[in-house]
Amino acid sequence: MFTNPRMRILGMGLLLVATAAMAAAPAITVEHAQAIMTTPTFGAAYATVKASSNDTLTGVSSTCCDAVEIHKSSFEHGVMRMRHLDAVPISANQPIIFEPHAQATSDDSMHIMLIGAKKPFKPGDRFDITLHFAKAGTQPQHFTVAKPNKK
Ligand SMILES: [Cu+2]
Repeated sequence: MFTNPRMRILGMGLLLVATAAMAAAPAITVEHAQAIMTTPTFGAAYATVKASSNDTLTGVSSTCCDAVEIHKSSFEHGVMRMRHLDAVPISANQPIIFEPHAQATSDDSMHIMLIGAKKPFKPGDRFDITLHFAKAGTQPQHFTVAKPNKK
């Protein structure tokens, strides 16, 4: 491929770098993926996302809805506020937990907001959200619509 010896060394170096980059791509695992709807077309998706090494979740996308967004909610003066996050770091020691407020271990929690479902969701419906990572690339994930909580 490279006739010039210096080019050959350069080529091998690039191959090593490429191999190292592939080896470094974290393995992503997703657990407890479900959605809880407030109305048939509006709700939130929850999951625990784990990575084998450092990465960054740079966004979410889905054809299910007009918009899906990573939100962080926090209580300020007793009022729950939601903020759109552009990126969330993840590491082997620090999973990303999207969880309902009621189960959150701190006042701050994250969820994937589902805005304007194109086909109204029923309990048991399944849909996909694609998670976008800086290193691991795109990771499609099934979510199941949970049954509403009995009150
Ligand atoms: Cu939200």
